[in-house]
Amino acid sequence: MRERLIEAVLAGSELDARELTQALLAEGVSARVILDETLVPAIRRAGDLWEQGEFFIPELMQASTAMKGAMSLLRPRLGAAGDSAGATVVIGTIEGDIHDIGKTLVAGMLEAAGHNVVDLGADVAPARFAEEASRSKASLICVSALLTTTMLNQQKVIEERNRAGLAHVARVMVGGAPVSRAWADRIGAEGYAPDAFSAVDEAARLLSLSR
Ligand code: B1M
Repeated sequence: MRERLIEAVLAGSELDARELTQALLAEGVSARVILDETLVPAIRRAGDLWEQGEFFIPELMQASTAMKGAMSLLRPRLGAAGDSAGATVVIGTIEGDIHDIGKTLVAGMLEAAGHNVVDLGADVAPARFAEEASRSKASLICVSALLTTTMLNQQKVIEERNRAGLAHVARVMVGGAPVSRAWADRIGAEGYAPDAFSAVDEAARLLSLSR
């Protein structure tokens, strides 16, 4: 059934992807296993097909829509153990970048850990993160980037945060496929997580610094 789910994502069939996800859950397969061993490999395979010239952007977009449909069934079950202090977290994908699957997963995990998550969506201007953090009294700003070109804009979020006088109020966590701990250190981001699961632990660490 997992192979069929991969095929459904590759075919861009949201309906099939949702039905097969539901069936796997009913069989007792955990949400995390479905995500890590089926959905993420499926979207990566779509990316490989795109690189090989076998997929074009519309197919890639349909595959991501199917993946998101399946993910919406998993999100409530991806219960995370972590700090459930109920902090306010502002999250978004950086300006110039419309990739939002990973960001949405991180947002879901933080929500599952008990935080109040303000999701600004994708293609978010650096100043908007700081404005929203100030408005909602957030303790954490999370910035996702999937492109080597747009990750450069993550630094601007830190500059805007500092300009708004929030340096000691709202910590910044960065993430996304091209991002690393070394990059986070270089741009002065206090936090970095390689995946949505470790983002919850990293958020707890950063929030404990703010107390
Ligand atoms: Co795009 N794309 N794409 N794409 N796309 C990549 C990223 C790419 C690697 C493909 C490739 O070349 N192999 C490549 C980037 C190359 C680079 O910069 N190094 C690329 C490109 C080039 C592009 C376009 C420029 C293509 C074009 O138009 N010529 C274009 C960019 C448009 C733009 O943003 N301005 C583009 C467009 C698209 C689609 C719209 C078709 C679609 C996105 C749909 C959507 O998101 N709504 C898309 C997709 C689907 C991909 C791939 C195939 C999959 C991305 C994904 O969702 N992965 C991707 C190739 C790949 O990854 N193999 C690719 C699954 C997701 C769960 O993982 O997002 O990494 P990820 O998130 C992880 C971690 O990174 C981490 O946790 C998540 C879960 O564990 N994480 C965080 C993410 N954010 C975090 C934040 C945190 C902490 C952890 O704290 C704040």
